[in-house]
Amino acid sequence: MDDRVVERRKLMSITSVSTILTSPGRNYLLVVVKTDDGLVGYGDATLNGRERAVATVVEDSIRQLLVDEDESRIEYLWRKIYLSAYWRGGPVLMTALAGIDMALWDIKGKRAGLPLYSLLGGKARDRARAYVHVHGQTTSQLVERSRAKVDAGFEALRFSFDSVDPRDPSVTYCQAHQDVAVGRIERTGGAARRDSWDSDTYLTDLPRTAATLRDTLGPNVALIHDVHSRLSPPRAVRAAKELESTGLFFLEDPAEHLDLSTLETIRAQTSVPIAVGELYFHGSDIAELVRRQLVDYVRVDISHFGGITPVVKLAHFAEALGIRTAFHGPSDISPPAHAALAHLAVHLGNFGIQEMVEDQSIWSEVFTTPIQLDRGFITVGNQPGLGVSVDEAAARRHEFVPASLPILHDRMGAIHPW
Ligand code: CS2
Ligand code: MG
Repeated sequence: MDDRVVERRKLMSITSVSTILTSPGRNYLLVVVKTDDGLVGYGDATLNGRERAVATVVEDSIRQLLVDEDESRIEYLWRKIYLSAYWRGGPVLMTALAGIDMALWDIKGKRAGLPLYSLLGGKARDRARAYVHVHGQTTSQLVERSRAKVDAGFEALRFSFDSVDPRDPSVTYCQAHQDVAVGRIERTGGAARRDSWDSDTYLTDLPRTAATLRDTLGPNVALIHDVHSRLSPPRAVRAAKELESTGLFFLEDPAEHLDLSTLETIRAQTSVPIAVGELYFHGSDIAELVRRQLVDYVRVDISHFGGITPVVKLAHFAEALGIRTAFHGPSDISPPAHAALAHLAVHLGNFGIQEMVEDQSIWSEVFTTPIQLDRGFITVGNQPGLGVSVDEAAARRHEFVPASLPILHDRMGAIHPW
């Protein structure tokens, strides 16, 4: 190598890897990677309720694997972090790895002066369809709010029940915890207890609520329901069958994500499109679900599946089998993740739909993003890398506050899976 090449390589090394925990409207963990010529990459490493565990892994174990390495070798560095530990993966490590991966792609884009979608091969579409959550404390509130969103231009809506009250069927708490998503974190220091899960009430309520929504909103709104794997196998099959006439865009997590045989039964008995994926961490674990075409939409979480690198590989694998993407995009992951998803949404050939946070004031005091959400469609700007800027001083002012998802109980006081 002549001296110029040596000099150039030296300029491209990683000098620091750190984390920022911030809470502008809810808790987020950012990974910050810096190079010796002053580039800064940001990645999201937020694992809802376990943020500090991820920060510790990044600071104590991963940092030393990266300092002095060539930042351009994402594939090599990803494998170095993943394969160098004998005990691989799991939510904490894969979230940490995702944060690093996103930050490295951010740097790669900034070095090239190109947005992520362009690095990956350019735009397949100008704008990408998004869906947002709608929730209400009663069915009529849910319907009213859905109507308002459709009137505001949204074409795709998702509803979900996080608790039901068997004593009063008119009361259905539809994803009430998502109030957290519009800026009111449950700052209890611990998890709130909910005592009202009842699968039979849910099963009775669900087709009725879905039918009411369909009647009110008309045939052209893409309706999505998230079962959140809260049903036993036979009940999951029954729910899917009863929802068939509603014409859902997709039914999400009707069964446990690892229960491929129930998913197979649902597919054999109904034509409801199925979406699964947010609880997978590894390509090797989700491969069988995709290979057997048990889903129509694959929806891994970019922040828990190891970042952009493995998500792109999974999307290409799914494309070969006629499966589209509907990646997990909840309010509990931060703007670098949402920006990466927006870049993938305009780039991927087999993009299906993208879950999106409607009220972005939840993070706007800290983050500026390249994402525009206009009447249910996402467009993404041409800033280099992920295109997210971070006001680090503001991030530090919004201190982390311990918070968790509610803990769901059934009517006998036993824990029910969230
Ligand atoms: C959900 C999430 O967005 C979704 O599809 O399943 O709301 C999920 O409950 C949260 O990400 C949990 O932290
Ligand atoms: Mg879900």
